[in-house]
Amino acid sequence: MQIVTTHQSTDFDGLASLVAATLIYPGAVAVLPRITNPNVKAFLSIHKDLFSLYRTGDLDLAAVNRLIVVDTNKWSRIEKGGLFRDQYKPEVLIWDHHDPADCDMDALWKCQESMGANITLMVRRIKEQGTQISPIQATLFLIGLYEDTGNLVFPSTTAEDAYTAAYLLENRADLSILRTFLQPAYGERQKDILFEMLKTASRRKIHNYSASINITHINGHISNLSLVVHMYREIVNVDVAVGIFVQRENDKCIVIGRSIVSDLNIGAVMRSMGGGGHPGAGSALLKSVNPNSVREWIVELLKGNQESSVQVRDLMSSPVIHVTSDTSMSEVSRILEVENCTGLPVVDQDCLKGIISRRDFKKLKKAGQLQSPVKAFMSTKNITIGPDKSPMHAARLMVKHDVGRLPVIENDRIIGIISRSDAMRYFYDALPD
Ligand SMILES: [Mn+2]
Repeated sequence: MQIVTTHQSTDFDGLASLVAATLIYPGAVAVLPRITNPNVKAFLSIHKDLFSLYRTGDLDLAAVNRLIVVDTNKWSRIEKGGLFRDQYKPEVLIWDHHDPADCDMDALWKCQESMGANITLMVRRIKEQGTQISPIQATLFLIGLYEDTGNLVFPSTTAEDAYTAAYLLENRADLSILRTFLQPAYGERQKDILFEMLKTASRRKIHNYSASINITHINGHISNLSLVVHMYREIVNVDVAVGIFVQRENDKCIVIGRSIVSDLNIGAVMRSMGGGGHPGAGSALLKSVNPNSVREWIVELLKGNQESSVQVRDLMSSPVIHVTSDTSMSEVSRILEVENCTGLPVVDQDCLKGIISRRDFKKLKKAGQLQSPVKAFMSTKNITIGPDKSPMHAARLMVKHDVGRLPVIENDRIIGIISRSDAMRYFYDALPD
């Protein structure tokens, strides 16, 4: 019996090479180690029935006369390696892309070449043989190739790896399946930072959305911090995650954000901080700042969701056309007519008392009540806004409370009023051409 096996803690390149070997050696039995990487495990839980894979326990190992080893060259990495080496002593064939100097196996035949992924070596043979590969096999092979080459960007990547990727795509490798299972380049340093972030992770509510803003100190340049923030957001399970990475040695703060809700536009937040990005992802680089102030700044920006630095103060009408609480309803009616508006704030000594709108005139039972003061009919459910809020915030309040205008209050005094059309005019003007 001939069997194929690969290293323990099997990764996608190992699994792909295992399956490829069964195409090169028809009749060989593929033996999957008991321990596989979590992403391989997830892949197999769905695809198990599509590949015939055995475990060492399923077989009589004494009957193995040929052992084909793929994606490793060391006995210690193979399940029951010692048993094969010392007791059963089958002939050994090796397909491996690691450094041949590390090889401790006495092989009858070997293909050992430095290559980004081991599957590249095996696909070369499959092509030479003229063996057809199925789209599922092509997909698995491409996942292995991408994983071991970090999507073809690791320095170990060769031109042949890239040609092989093209060949697998020609053979209908499915990129959407691939994306589901492929873990992007994520190494020890990224892992350390992610763990560090998780130790101090906290969540807060911003406009009914969950957010987590984390401050972490880092040393030197770390690649792929955006991936770390991406994973952090998924693990902490929030709508918005922002990582503030503090580099003490050069007095810099790298701010990276991710958002999955369109209401919290992280790209806009980062633009306000001098950076840039898209609604879902953005970053900014800040010099000589206090990280705690940066965090507070981000919270304020997210609260206002400021598309720009435009505030309610810039859009409101001022001074405010208003009436006082003892103004008669007939006078209110006249002013509404003259000013051509649907409502007015009721103000005594700069203090907001209520809002009177055309709708409130329905409360008048008889004509005589037109001489009654406005305070008997005005609405006192006052929805107001601060001058430093964003137009987005104003629009959200108006929609939520079904009001057409918001008095702008500063230090308990009314300083202006913003109407629905003021807010909307801003949005339309702000839209790109
Ligand atoms: Mn490999």
